[in-house]
Amino acid sequence: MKVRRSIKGGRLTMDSHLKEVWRNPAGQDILKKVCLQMNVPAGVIVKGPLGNLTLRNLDKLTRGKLSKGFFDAFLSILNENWEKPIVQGRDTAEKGEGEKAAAPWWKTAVFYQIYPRSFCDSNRDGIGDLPGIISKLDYLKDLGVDALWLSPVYDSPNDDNGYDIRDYQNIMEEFGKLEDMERFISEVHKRGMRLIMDLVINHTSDEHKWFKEALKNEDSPYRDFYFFKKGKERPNNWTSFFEGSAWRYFEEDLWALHLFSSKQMDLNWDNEALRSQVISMIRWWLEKGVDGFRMDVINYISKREGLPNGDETIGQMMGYTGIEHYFYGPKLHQYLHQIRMEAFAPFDAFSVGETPGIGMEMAKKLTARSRQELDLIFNFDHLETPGHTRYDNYRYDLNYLKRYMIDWMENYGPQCHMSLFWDNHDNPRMISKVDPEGLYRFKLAKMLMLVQLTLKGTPFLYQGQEIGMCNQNFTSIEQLRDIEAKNRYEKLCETMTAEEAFLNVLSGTRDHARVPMQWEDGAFGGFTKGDSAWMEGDGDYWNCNVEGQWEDDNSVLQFTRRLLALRREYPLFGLGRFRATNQSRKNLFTYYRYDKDTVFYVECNLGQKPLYVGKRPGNFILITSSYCQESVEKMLKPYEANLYRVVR
Ligand code: TEU
Ligand code: CA
Repeated sequence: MKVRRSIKGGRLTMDSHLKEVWRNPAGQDILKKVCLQMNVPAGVIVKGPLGNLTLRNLDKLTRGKLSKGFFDAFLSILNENWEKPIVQGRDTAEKGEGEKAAAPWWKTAVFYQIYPRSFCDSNRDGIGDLPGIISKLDYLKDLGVDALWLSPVYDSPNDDNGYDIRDYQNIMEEFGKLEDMERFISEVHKRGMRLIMDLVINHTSDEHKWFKEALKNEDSPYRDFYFFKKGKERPNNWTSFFEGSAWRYFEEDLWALHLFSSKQMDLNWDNEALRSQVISMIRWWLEKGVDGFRMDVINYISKREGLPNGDETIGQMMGYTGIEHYFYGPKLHQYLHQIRMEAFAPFDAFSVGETPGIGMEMAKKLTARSRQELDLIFNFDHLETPGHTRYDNYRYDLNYLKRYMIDWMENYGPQCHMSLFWDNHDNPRMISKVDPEGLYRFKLAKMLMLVQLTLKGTPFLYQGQEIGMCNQNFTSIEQLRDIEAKNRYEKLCETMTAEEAFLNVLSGTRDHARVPMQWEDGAFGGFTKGDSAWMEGDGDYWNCNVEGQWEDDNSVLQFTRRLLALRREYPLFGLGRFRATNQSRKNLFTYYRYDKDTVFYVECNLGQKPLYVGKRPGNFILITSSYCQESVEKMLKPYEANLYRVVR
């Protein structure tokens, strides 16, 4: 049945069909996300009968479970986002980039994320610091990474390990002084590397001077930098990402909004003076030589006017009530464009937005070159398989990662560029999700490294990934430091035993990736020469450390170094073309990467059982493998990954 176009005056309404909604960029992403959460194939909408369902009938079908507020917000998001960002296109090389203008540096660079609290301690207080990081710059240079992403080092009371900033233009005392930061920038550049800092501008600490003055004096010019509301009741039903209400109560019936911890107060980006203050601060860092920023939850900065209640059903499905009113807010593009034009563009600075919940179509509107907003975004939909959250104790199936990557490689379009990451400071280690027992730990680490460094896009390695660091065998809640996990534990203890609550948070706590970097087989893995560390791992450093692997040619570390050198030699890994083969073969992930001069071929066994692949053509020259010995002619071993050069 041909779907009657039901768009009145160019606007979607309750009488619009899901097929029409799917044609809208934001609509397609939201429907995909809902299908992902419900573990339902999106095809039921695109091809199946569901596509002919109108939103009005959907409302009847769900017996009013979805509130009018949800449909209002949903239709607002859709009707605010009609225009297609760019021409849809399958993978194509950077047309003309090679010939006319050189591609920007960040399209061929490999980034390395440093979590400063856990990287290297120079003064024996058990806390990582800037001098400690500086002492490791030669290691990073020799490893072969091109740019560093430094998680926050600004002055902070550390409620959320630095993502609660008290002074954007000063350094946290435990990490050092402003002079150390200036020396760090200079030392990075001396080694031909670049540096991006973490920019947390969705919220500040409640100890920031703006907030302190705003709270003290309702006539302060800073009052409207935040979301203060008067009243006996909470202003709405929004919940925090760190448990509980997103509203903190102050005396005299005053409330303030915090999407994260109760010490991280959301900034009101609708206030022009706030935007101007933040833009000045960004320019201040760029004038110091910083090369760009990773922008923390940057898609949350524009909240829907009036802060309406969130839909309870959506809140249950997404885990956070109210998210539909800010994850892709009405003025997001406007504010990102302003930040770009007034702060980043004059310095030709790089930007990558951390954008939880943003799908491919919205991402195109955030990163297409012509939009002048962000250069890259971090999408997170590949970090858990459909129907799972990071707190579910399950075995990650790499076939999902294969499908996800092929979809983005082929459909993200010629104007957009992907970020490629498996690990960061907010997530458990990917190798532990796939192989929790660690039976194939280092083989798997090499395979994932080979895929990450040969797919099309900009890779972001996270500290410790280059040696195969994995999740920790924490045994008690006292070992954890992550405010999100600890708040979740407290909440769970209201309805289950402490043991059950601990086991729940154990799967997903962000602490797995925040234990000290493992430099050597010695106390605290060489992270500190002091007699304690701010948090301790499980002693895995005896089995996995930089010093030991540096001497071992077959280690994950040396495997990574060789791949980084190859990427540096062949820009095609960042800029060239991608073609997947064997797409329907379970556990087999194979693809070509090529430009007009060179062809590479990657083949991976995504499982723990040997896999038949058939005879490889004679002109395939093996460059490197996750296994040392030559692979058996027609079989791939568990997690065997091979990179070939195809000689024409
Ligand atoms: O993370 C935001 C984010 O997406 C995750 O925190 C996620 O929302 C959360 O873990 C729930 O699953 C950024 C930073 O990366 C994170 O470290 C901060 O805690 C957070 O923002 C607040 O600044
Ligand atoms: Ca220290």
